[in-house]
Amino acid sequence: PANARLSFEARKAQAQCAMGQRLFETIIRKQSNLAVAADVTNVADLLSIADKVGPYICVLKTHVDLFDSWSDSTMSMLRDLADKHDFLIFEDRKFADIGNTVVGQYKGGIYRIAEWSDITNAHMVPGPGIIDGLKSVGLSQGKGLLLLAEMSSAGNLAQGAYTEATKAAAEANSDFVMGYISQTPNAWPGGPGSPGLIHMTPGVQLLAGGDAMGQQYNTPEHVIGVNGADVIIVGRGIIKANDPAASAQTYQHAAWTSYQKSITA
Ligand code: S5P
Repeated sequence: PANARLSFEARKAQAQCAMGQRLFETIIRKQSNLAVAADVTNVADLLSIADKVGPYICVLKTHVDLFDSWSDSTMSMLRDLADKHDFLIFEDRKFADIGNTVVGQYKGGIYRIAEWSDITNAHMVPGPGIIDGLKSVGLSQGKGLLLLAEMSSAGNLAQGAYTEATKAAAEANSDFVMGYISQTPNAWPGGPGSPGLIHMTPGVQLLAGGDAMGQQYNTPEHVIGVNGADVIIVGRGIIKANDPAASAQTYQHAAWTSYQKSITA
């Protein structure tokens, strides 16, 4: 097909980041390139949704600062669910400060993100020092970082030269940067870039559309088959469904089928 690419098996062999390799392995083992955004307001709901959708996902994405409480026991219950269902935990912190500040925000504070998450992400607004800071905490622990190269929301500023500079920064730090949050990597100058880096795409529902605050949705078939996503990130399409497990299964199947249609080897 047009925009054909390598299989996840071939891509895994090219991943430089340990967590990137682990994500490829998880995707292959579970035949799932679905991540669920568990955007709920309390910890009981977080653990409940994680247990329900766990069998169908490669990644559970959290926003820890949405929850009404956080504790060591919640951290360990979430980790236990990740082990039980074989998924990685991605805290969507979107770090965006100088290197020295993000060091403390990543490892310390109330949330101690580096302790319980496998993956986090960062904006490139501050320049490459943000990668150096996060890497100083996460690399030795085998964590992985995603760079926000593009966003899903209307009017966002992550485009053009900004996206290209983010791509260059990821490729230059591929021991710790495992990939991107992106929208249309197939349309980037030179394409999606190194096969070892993973593209994760939010703004996905079964019907294209949007919400009242600028979010924009495309279908799994479109973001994978046309735009070049590897992993889809789905929030409300699954967590607000009457049966989140059944909905997760539907998205898993749609995303995996689209992936299978897009590969060459
Ligand atoms: O550009 C982005 C980047 C992210 S990580 N657009 C996004 O929507 N996200 C996140 O993906 C957002 O913070 C939310 O957790 C999820 C999308 O949720 P949904 O309910 O709109 O599917």
